[in-house]
Amino acid sequence: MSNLAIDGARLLGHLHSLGEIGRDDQGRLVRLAGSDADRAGRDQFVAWLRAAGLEVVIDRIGNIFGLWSPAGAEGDPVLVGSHIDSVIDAGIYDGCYGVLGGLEVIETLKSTGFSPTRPLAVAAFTNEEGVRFAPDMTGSLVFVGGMAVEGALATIGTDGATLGAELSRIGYAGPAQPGFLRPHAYVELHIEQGPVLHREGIAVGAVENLQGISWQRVTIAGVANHAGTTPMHLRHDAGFAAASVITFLRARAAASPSPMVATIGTIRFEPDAINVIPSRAVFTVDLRDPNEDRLAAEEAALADYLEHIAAAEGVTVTTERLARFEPVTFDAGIVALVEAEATRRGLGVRRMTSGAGHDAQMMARIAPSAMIFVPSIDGISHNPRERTEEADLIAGANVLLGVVAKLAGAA
Ligand code: HGY
Ligand code: MN
Ligand code: MN
Repeated sequence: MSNLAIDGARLLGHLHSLGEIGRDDQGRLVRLAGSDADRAGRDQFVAWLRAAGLEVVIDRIGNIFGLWSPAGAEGDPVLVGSHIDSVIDAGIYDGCYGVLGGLEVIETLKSTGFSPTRPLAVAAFTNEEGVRFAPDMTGSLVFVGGMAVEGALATIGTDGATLGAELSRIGYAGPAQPGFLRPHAYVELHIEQGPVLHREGIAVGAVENLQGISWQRVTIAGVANHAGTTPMHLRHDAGFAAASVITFLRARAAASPSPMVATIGTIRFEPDAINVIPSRAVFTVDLRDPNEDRLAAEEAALADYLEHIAAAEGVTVTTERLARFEPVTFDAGIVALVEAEATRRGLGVRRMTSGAGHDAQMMARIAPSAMIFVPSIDGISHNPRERTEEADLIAGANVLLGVVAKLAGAA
């Protein structure tokens, strides 16, 4: 068992093949949940699951599972996985590495006569990114009972589509009830998406916690008027008010004693004309902090500022909650397993916090869960330049192999 290793060429081949699926007419990787591109990626993953001889189960929110239940394997499965939906103009590793690394681990164990005392399963959760439909991590959130499946299926996306209708349209509104299995443990392999491991030259991250996330959409209603004839003191400029909020948040984050981060990733003005003072500004705010009290304090500070700017500019501000997840601490026992396996394999390893959201933060609600990170070169992610050295990709998957074998009760 101890010197077992995954088939690196097969894993890298799968990663690059999946990475080519869902390219738009500009060559960008865009596999948004429920889209035709998502269907194509799902179809490819399901084909690989079947080729590996796994039982395929799809639940009502479109989560895809590959199950291996050999003779002698009893009880709740050890579950690995992540997501294969992407952001816009994505890299090929975010999520896909954990799904395909998980499949690779099961294929390796199957092919080497390993006889687990528990079933093994790999999952690709629906809509982890939350770009088209909020909240993010929808599939895993529903799976753990954190959101009713009917409510999730009724979610309306940024393009007006409904998640449930899109899942039906692409053939992934499955029959299984979310939560049809309860993992004995869940381990997610993922690229770090940040700079720490690469900067420190460390091969493996044993992720012990994950920061809290707050997503909201802010709508500012002002008064359209002529850009040339309206004196500055008579304006109710939704565009200026939005810009003030953005600079307020940047200043808050820069001054914060914590590793708090704030991002305005989307913004649009109406009527969106060069010579019209914007009547409306709609933008999203993504706030994160490892500490729940600090995150709540930042949300309160933003709410106060929105009131201030409404009064100061004579505009109306409304907000809509899109996602809110508290920080999560992962299972100390599995984190220790990750460290021990990395060390046994002669790999550098350090404990760390996840800056990004992951399905593991949902799975931690129902099962002992943890994550394994590998370095992102220059910390770049959510960007086509996202990249991890092949040796690191293989090493991370081998650590997952060892951890899964331990959790599955290898003799
Ligand atoms: O937003 C996130 O952290 C994740 O990529 N969904
Ligand atoms: Mn991800
Ligand atoms: Mn992501």
